[in-house]
Amino acid sequence: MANSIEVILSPSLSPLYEMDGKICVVIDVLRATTTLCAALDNGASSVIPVRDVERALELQKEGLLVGGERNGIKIPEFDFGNSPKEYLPERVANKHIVLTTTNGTRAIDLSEQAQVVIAGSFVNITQVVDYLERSDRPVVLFCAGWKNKVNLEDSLFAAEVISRLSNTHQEIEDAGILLSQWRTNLVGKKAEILDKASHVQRFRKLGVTDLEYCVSEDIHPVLPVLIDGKMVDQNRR
Ligand code: 3SL
Repeated sequence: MANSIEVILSPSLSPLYEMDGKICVVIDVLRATTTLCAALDNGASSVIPVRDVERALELQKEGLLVGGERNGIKIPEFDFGNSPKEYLPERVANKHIVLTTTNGTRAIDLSEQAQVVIAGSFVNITQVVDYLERSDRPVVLFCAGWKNKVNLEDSLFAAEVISRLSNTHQEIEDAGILLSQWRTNLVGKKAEILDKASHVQRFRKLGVTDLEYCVSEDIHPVLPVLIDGKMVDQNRR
C-alpha cells in the first residue's frame, strides 16, 4: 500500500496538521534549506537552527559561528548572511554553525512534533526523494513560505517531490492534489514560474544573485536530518 503524502503550504496552516510519527520535509528553497545543504556539504559538522536573532547572538558569544538574515538582509553582527555561496569549506569545515532566518528556521521549529525532520531543496532533491522512497512512514512536505504566505518556489519543489514519489506515495488531501495537478502543467516552465515569484522580485530589489544556485538540482547531495536540535548530514553519521 502507498504511503501518504501531505503538503503544508504555509506555516500558518501547520497547527492543522498532525506530524506525530511522520517524516517532515522542511522546504525553503530561497534560501534557508539551500544554505543548510551548502554548509553541510562543505563540511560543517552541523547547522543549528534557532528561531531568534537574540538566541543566535548568545550562541555567538559562546564561540559559535552564526549566520542568517531578516527580510533577506544579513544581521550586522553575524558571521554570515543567508547566501549559500558564503558557506565555503574554508569557513565552515568541522564547525557548528548557528542559523536563523525569517521563515526557514521558523518552519523547522514548528515541525518538532514530527518523528523525523529533514531539510529539502532543489540542491539535494534526489537525496530527499530516495530517502522518502526507502522509508515506510507518512510524509509531510512543509513549505516555509514567506511570512505565512504561500510562495511559488517552495510549492514548486513540493510538487516536484510529489511527482517523483508517485509510485510509492499518495496525496491524501487537497493541497497535495492541487500541487500535483499544477505540476502537470508546469513541465518546461520552471524558469517562467520562478520569474514571477515574489521572493525573486525581492531578491532583485536587494541585489541578491542566488536564484540560479538555489534551483540547481543535486549540487549538494546531503541529507540534513534534525538530531538533538542540530541538522547533520545523515550520510556522514
Ligand atoms: O526566510 C528565510 O528563511 C530565508 O531563506 C529568506 S532569504 O532568502 O534569505 O531572504
